[in-house]
Amino acid sequence: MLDNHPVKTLLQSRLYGILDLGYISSAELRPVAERMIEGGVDLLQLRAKNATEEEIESLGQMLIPLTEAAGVPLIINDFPQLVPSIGAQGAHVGQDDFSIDDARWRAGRALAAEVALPIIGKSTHSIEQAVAAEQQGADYIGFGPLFSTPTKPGRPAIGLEELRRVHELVKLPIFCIGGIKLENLETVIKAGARRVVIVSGILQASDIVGYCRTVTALLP
Ligand code: TZP
Ligand code: MG
Repeated sequence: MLDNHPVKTLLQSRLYGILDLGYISSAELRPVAERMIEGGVDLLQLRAKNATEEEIESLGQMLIPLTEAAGVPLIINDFPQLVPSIGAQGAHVGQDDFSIDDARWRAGRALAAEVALPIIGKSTHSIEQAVAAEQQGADYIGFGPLFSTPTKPGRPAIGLEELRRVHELVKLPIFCIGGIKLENLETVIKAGARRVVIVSGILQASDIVGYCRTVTALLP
């Protein structure tokens, strides 16, 4: 599917959507993914904090024909080892998960040499963690939560002050995340964000296609 190296694909990405089973049921996964793709998300992540590895594998396998047809990379949260059997394009790990090297090895071990390398993303919650993730070899980082959010309970907000600095120090694609909605998107962009992840804003929108289109039109 991916003609380009994944990093090039990432460089072109602005809106990262997450299919989070905390907000939608597994039965809604396919229609919601279709709407997000139609609305223009550049990347899609499957995030299912309460599902088993087997469930995530079969949900990912269900999604892959859809994402492949659209040329949208599918990223698996927390389970890099499922990347080969799903045929996904990469994995996303948090601060307490597998290291980047370990995740890359698990995600890539069964891929043929001619297939693009898996994309490995890492959650970061401070400038120090963002710089470290780049040094550790991440392909992109999530940076947040900018605002406190029920999607990631108990994680303190970073605010907008550090956005410019993190973009100066880290050259990887930085996806700002956490409490970002259409209502505050312009403020977040003015503060320095170039790429965003929006979870609940998209998944709770009455018109997912329209919501995503409005976001992508606002992103520079
Ligand atoms: N990591 C940091 S904030 C967050 C994650 C997964 C959740 C973002 O969700 P929302 O609903 O867009 O605030
Ligand atoms: Mg995790």
